[in-house]
Formats: sequence, structure tokens, C-alpha cells
Amino acid sequence: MTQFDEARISKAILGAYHGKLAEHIVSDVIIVGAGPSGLVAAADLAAKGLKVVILEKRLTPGGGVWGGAMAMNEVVIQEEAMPILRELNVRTRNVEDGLYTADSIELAAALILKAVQAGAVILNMTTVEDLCIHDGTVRGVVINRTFGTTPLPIDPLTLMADAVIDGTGHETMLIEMLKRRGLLEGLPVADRLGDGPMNAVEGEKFVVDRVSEVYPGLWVCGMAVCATFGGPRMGPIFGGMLLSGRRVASLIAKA
Ligand code: 48F
Repeated sequence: MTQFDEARISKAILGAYHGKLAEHIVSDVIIVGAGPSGLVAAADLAAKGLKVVILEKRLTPGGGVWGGAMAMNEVVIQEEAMPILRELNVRTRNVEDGLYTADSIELAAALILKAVQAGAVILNMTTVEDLCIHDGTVRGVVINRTFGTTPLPIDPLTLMADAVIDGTGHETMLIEMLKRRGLLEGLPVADRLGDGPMNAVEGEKFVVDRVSEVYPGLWVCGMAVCATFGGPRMGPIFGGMLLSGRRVASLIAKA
């Protein structure tokens, strides 16, 4: 019989969790937000051998994938992103030429598993509340435990990395923090942050084409791209999100 008791269980959890946290006080890449774009970026970067940590404020990674559209748990994927679905072993149904549907729960689960098994570490219930900037370059992020209700006056920790990705979706949280400090002045971002009205065709292209390093050390992927540069929203078609994550990973790896 395996020998265990409550104290040994607690000690195992503390040892394992703090090991992960300590290992990622300094990473190659920090990804803020475990949505579809951030998860693809994490899997690709980790597969290239980079040390990657994803910080997710919610209990459940996966962002906007789970709910499909209007909580009908199916998403649409276009042909261009099908190589990613095949790598994930996610089953798809061809509805018309070049257009597929996938079970959003299967997709969310596969994205998470792939990122973690590639070597990325996800710290959930971890809210990023600020950026760490030295000499005009983003060097890391300021984190706190996600609070259930009103934030408590508890000081945060800071995690450091060579590159930080804002994958926080519509919230575009890190870009917002720069804007609030006037640090985006003179940079080619939208006057008012936030995505534009629905235009699925343009939005799917925009979210991939405009992936970039917005501020030294700070990159955007996914819906945060549209919110940063004023691109349209696109609703429950997810190919662009996946390709946006792939693109940011490839640009960071090159940089
Ligand atoms: O919004 P989200 O799924 O990001 P995405 O990769 O994908 C967008 C689509 O889901 C959907 C869409 C498709 O057409 O438009 O919206 O751009 O996931 C963003 C994740 O970031 C987390 C949030 O909980 C979500 O899981 N997040 C947001 N702010 C913070 C954060 C924060 N301050 N700290 C940590 N995580």
C-alpha cells in the first residue's frame, strides 16, 4: 500500500508548485492570457526549446474557445489553419469548401494539452497587473493571485523575460497599461484602444498580418492585435487566432 497522509499530500503540492514558480522567475517568454492565440504561441515557442510561462487569471485556461458561439460549443475554422488542427489531432467536419467546424471543448482541451506537453508552464489564478520596464524596454510582468472579490492590498511578485506577449484578448491589458502612462505616444497604435465592429473576413486577416512588437520587449497576438491597432472583431471563426499565435512565436524566435 502506498504510504500517504494529509501532510505528505500538502508537502507534495507546495514542493511541486513552488518548483514551477521558482523555475519561471526568469523565462525566455512570458505569455499573458491562455486564449487560443497564446496557447498556440506557447506550444510553438516551447517546441523550439524556449522557456515559456503562460499567466492566466482565470481558473480555466482556454479563453474564448470553450463557449463556441452564443454558448453553442462549436467553432468555425478555415482551411489556412487546418494544419494546426491536424497537429492537435482535433476532429473537424467539412461544412463547405475550405470551411470546417470543430467541437470547441475538444479544441480548448487540445490547445492546453499541446502547450503543456511541449514544455510550457501555465500558472492559472494568476493575474498580471502591470509591466516591469527598464530603460524603455519591457523586462517582465507584475503578478498577483487572482482575487475572488475586491482586490486586496497585497503586494505582487515580478516575473522576468526577454519577451512578453499580450494575449489578453479584448482586454488588451498590457497595452492599456502603457497607454495609461502615455508610453504609446508616437507609436502607430489606434487612438482609442479596442476592436472595431464585426467584419469576419477583414478581422481574420488583420489579426495575423498585424502581429508585432508594439513596444520594445512587448508583443501582441490574438484579439489584442485588433484592439491595439483598431482592427475589426470577427466572432466565432478561430483560424485567425491560431495563426496569430503561430506568427508571434515565429517572429519572437527569429528576434
Ligand atoms: O480572449 P481570449 O480567448 O484571447 P485570444 O487568444 O482569442 C480571442 C477569442 O477567444 C475570441 C475571438 C475569436 O474570434 O474573438 O474572443 O485573443 O483569451 C484571453 C485570456 O487572457 C486572460 C483571460 O482570462 C483569457 O483567458 N486574461 C485577461 N486579462 C488577464 C488575463 C490578466 N490581466 N492576467 C492574466 N490573464
